[in-house]
Amino acid sequence: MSEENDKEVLFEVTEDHLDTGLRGVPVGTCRTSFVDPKKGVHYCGYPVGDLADMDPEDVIFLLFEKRLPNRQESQDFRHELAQRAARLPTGALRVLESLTPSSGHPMDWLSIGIQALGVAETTGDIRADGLNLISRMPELMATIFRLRGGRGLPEVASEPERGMVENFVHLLGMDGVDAERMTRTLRVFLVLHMDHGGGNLSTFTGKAVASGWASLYASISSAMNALSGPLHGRANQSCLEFVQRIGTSDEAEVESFVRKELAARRPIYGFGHAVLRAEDPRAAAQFKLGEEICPDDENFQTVKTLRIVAPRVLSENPKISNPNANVDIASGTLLNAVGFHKPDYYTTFFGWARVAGISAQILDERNARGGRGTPIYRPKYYAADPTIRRLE
Ligand code: NMX
Ligand code: MLT
Repeated sequence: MSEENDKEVLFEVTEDHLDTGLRGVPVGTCRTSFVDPKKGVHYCGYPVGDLADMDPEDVIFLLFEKRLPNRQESQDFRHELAQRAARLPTGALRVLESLTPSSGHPMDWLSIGIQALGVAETTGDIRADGLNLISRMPELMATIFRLRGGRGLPEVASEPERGMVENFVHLLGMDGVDAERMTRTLRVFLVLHMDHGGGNLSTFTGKAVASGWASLYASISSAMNALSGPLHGRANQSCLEFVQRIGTSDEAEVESFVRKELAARRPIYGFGHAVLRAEDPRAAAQFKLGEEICPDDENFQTVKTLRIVAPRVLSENPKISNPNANVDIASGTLLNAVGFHKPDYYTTFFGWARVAGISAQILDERNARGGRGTPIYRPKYYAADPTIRRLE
């Protein structure tokens, strides 16, 4: 083997790897985050649990710049986001008004809203488009809530200088909620969900679409569609729905429920993972937050029991690589406890968070190879019937 071909063999692909959803097959490098199977995700080297209480804006800066900002940079970055938000083109989201409020899933609205923002303004500069989109997410999210809201949430003027989450909560104008508790929960939620390595389905989809030089908006909208599936982001909705169906924290009853779900061949949402092989630290961080904001909440009691019972039951099936809790186990319970009572909105919060990580990763891929960008994605497929044709 010549010296230049003498490269480390990272992974040997055999026929057993075909048709497994690329599980474990190395594809590239990721600068924003890395997922350790036991210790969970690290953003630019920081374990995510250590970042949970930070300003979401600072964590976005980290994902883009690969270092945390100093105080001045933090202020400047928040100001930059606020200015970008304030320049949202008038009427950009009006297309959402033409949708029937009760129709479609909120994730469809999110995807349409992102495309609409791109229609209103795409600069072609990935950094600028990414930061514009991130800065305008609070208004898009609030618009979806308001238009679908039924009970008629008021139209409130955006005040982006408040901060992203603070502005979103302000824009909701919801009566009877504890805005401080809601803000605290959403800030932690956003930080924990921003990024999860390069290969998760939504990020991979967004980067694949972007590799063909589609716009940032088209790429992120595609990513949101990928996130909308119940095995991926929508597991947070499904998880609270079944926690509410369980309706008890009695261990024996919870166990019987889990067994019945498995017998009916339904997934136990909030458990299992393609990469993690221990309980997700993002789950642990949310249980900690739950003890702070809603320790006596009934659903919280149920998920605490599930956290113990489900891994025990799932471990009985040797096919399941990771029986432990994932990021979705408690997030719906917390969102419900602070005033978001409709589970079908929960994945939009996941999407809002992930817009940051995916945009940063798309930017990194566009800057790769000295600015030429990562080549267009094109993995190989073998002919299903080798007598017809062996190779593509
Ligand atoms: N409940 C029931 N069956 C499961 C579960 C679970 N929680 N986890 C894995 N399995 C099954 C899985 O469906 C597969 O069955 P089959 O061979 O018939 O296809 C088998 O066990 C082996 O799967 P794994 O290799 O352990 O996991 P895989 O990487 O294929 O899938 C998930 C990972 C996350 C899709 C899977 O664990 C799952 O469906 N979990 C429940 C849904 C969920 O919580 N998803 C959220 C993941 C995180 N996120 O937000 O994206
Ligand atoms: C996650 O946040 O857990 C995901 O996006 C799923 C994954 O990493 O495969």
